[in-house]
Amino acid sequence: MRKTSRAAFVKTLLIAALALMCASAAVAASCESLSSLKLPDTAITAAEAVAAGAFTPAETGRGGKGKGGGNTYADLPAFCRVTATIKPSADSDIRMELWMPATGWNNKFEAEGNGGWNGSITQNALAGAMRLGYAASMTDTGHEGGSASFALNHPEKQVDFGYRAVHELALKSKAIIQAFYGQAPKYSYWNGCSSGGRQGLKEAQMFPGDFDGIIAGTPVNDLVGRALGSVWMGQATHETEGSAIPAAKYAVIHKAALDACDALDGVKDGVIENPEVCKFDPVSIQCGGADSNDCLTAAQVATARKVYSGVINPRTKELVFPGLEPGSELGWGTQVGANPFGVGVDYFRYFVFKNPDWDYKTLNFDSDVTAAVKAAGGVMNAMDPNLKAYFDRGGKILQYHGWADQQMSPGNSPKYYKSVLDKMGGASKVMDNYRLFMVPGMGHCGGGAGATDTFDKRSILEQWVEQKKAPEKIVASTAMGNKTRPLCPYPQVAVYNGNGSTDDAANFSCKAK
Ligand SMILES: [Ca+2]
Repeated sequence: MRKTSRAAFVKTLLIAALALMCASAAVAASCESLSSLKLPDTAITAAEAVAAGAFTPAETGRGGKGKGGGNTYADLPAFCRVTATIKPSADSDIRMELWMPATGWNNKFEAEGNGGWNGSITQNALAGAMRLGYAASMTDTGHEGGSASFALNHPEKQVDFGYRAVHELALKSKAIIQAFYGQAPKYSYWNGCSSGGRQGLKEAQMFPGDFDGIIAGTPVNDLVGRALGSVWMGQATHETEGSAIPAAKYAVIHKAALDACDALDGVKDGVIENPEVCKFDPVSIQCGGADSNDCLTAAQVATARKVYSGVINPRTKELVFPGLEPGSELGWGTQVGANPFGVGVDYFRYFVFKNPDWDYKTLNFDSDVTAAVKAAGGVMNAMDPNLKAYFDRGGKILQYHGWADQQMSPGNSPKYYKSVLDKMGGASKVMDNYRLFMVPGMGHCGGGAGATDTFDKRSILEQWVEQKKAPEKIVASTAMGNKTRPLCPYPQVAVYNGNGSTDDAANFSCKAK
């Protein structure tokens, strides 16, 4: 008995000592000492302890100035800021930045996704995550500036943008976190939209060990398809002088689309719940006589039809890439304006035809499609439906996409989701790890009149990863908070129960359409 209690006492002492050691090891290394950290292919360019409220963004340099000016950062806690350059190939020049709170770390790592062709680090995104307790990092994807000119005759930089910069970011961030705190992050997350959504899916497909959970917002995972779509809509708009749709008419088409499809979901609220069942043909507003501000000419009807139809192979009539959806019209200036969408066209200029002066009007939607995919599709797209390795290690993907997206065709998200179902053996094999939420009325990564585009992606994903609580539905609100709606796991849609306020999510159910 005595021996046992003595052993228990010693054990208690040991535990107490260990606890003390852990407490003192909240930070295992000084921030400055990280500048001598040796990591493969990596030069630590700065490691500086920043006092609470003392951070001021650089005026110049590739790190970029945070949006909103210096005062935005006045509420930041003390943190360790590490910047590094990674060169996994001779032509690589990947910059990264990692912010680690000095106290109050939530034991988690979150990497922030990029937008467009990026070429910069958004310190505001790092600050946003660190305020919540995360160690947060981001890469510039391996080049400077927002166009795709970096890719011209630089295949290694294409690989860096395609996937390597993000994978390196994950590896190096985890190593630096381990060195600073003396322990690995308990959970690692990816948080991205648009390009960032593509990056997240690419990670799940190629490097399943990097992240426990991935927020894949509005993924441009068929980047080649998006490029084709931009040229398709550009050609339609500028086929003849009369083909262009004046911006003043976007609202006219929008109203006609709503007249045709808003009420199909049982609630007339200016939002089309499910464009997949909306059969809107803009010929319904074709001018009876002379052109006027409230109707479309025959040439403009033809353009609008092409925007909705998506890219069609002129020979086989096959759908190559989906179009924009009814309800998106107010944002058409992005793709159907005076010039075609440059982010899309850049792919042809710098990856496919290697000519900055390439004329988008020369693209052939039959013979050039194969060349477009072949040029860099394997590197740039993230369409591989095989997510087995990611599912097997318990990884979760929360994907969302606005049905009124004006930039990345929403139909691509269900298309990819279905391809995963086909590959993995149906919904029962997928729903524990991957769910898609289409957001009615929402534009590119957010916004949209009347759309319930506001929901806490981080909490939803973390409950799924950490508490195994899968999102059956998401209660989202408008930015003003005056309306809530459930977002439903695709292919379910929100259906009004018939009683109570239509501005209250409680009066809707997620149902198979
Ligand atoms: Ca409606």
